[in-house]
Amino acid sequence: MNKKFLDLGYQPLANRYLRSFKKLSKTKNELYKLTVSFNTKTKLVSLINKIPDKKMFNSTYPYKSSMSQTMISSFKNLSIKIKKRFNPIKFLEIGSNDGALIKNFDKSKVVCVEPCSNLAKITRKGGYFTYNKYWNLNLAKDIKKKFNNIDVIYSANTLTHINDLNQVFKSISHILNRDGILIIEDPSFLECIKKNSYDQFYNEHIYIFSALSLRNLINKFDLEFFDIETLDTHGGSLRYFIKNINNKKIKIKKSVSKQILKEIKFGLKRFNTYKKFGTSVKKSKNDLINLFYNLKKKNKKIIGYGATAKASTILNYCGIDKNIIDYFVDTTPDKVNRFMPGKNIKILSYNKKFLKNIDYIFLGAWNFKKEIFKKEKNYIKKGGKFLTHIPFPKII
Ligand code: JHZ
Repeated sequence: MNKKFLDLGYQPLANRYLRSFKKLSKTKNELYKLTVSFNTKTKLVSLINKIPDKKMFNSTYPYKSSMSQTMISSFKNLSIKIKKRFNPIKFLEIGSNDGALIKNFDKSKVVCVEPCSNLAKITRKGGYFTYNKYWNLNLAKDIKKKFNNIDVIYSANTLTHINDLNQVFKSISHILNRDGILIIEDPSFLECIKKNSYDQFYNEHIYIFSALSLRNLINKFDLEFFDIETLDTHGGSLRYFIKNINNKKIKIKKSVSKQILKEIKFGLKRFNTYKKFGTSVKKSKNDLINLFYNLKKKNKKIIGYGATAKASTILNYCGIDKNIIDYFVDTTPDKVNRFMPGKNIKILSYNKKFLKNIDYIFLGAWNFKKEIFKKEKNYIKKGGKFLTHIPFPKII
């Protein structure tokens, strides 16, 4: 049974950055209700209203994984680990984005799947075999015909974006070698609750996995975890290593039961935990609005750093516009000179001159706080301050 625990109001498409500001309307279907539910049986957290994938992932998808040094080095380290630990002959990435991970692999070994044509173009240009298609059973069958079974399948921040999870895992099972490895990496719901990072919810994130919910899902396809790593990336993620249950050559590590127990102890099996999270999100909203209003009363100039999908949720849920945040800065070319989704706040190309004569920077990309603080050490040295809502609204 699905039980609602979070209502984030009406939201625009999170990665749709318009060239000129336009007030969006509910009736024209430019704003979508963003509500979240918990399934008491499967423990899966999912959006109640789902948007067709073609509306979100098409030829103009702006997000590029290579825009952060943190992700570049995380992917580099992972590639070294995959080669050392599994040494795949054929490696498939579902949701290869701009190739941030696969560029660390030999071209002849890699198959990419990427539904956004602007991104698929990049990996193709780099010489990597890329299917510009959505991940589904037909595609898995095509890939199997051409390449046979795959040794290692990897997918980061992608499977949670696909509505039909049964088809996702059926397709993976169809193509994965009997001794093959599946590696999935996504934000952890436990971390989301701990950090009160409700901005992990936007229309693209149809699901946020916990180890508990993902275990229930994969078990249906004779798959099981054999290792789980905790990562700092994207605000606290889990990297799940998965194998076929009949593959007895690989031992199941303690990290699996450790994570499952941690989640059970925290209460991730109980609806009440989710309900409480819903209540603290409301408090976080009020506290953030108060923080902004108090600073604006003192005529402080505030800008945003990192025009993230997450920030889109915050701005639209908390009703923050140009009267509060003058502009955002971002390094992504496809976001620059456009507007934050649903709001009249312009995104400027990242340049240190835009950090001058301001009082506060709101961290849209709070998940890259370490990287940003390192980059902006001069701003900090001169007394520059940041604002964040993680884990609660505050000045840093
Ligand atoms: P970042 C996206 O969410 C969307 P977002 C997607 N649905 C998903 O699941 C996650 O990613 C993984 C900029 N930046 O990664 C670059 C700077 O300008 O938090 C990006 O626009 N300067 C696929 O959008 C943004 O911030 C910097 O120094 O919430 C970061 O976006 C750094 C480090 C980043 O994801």
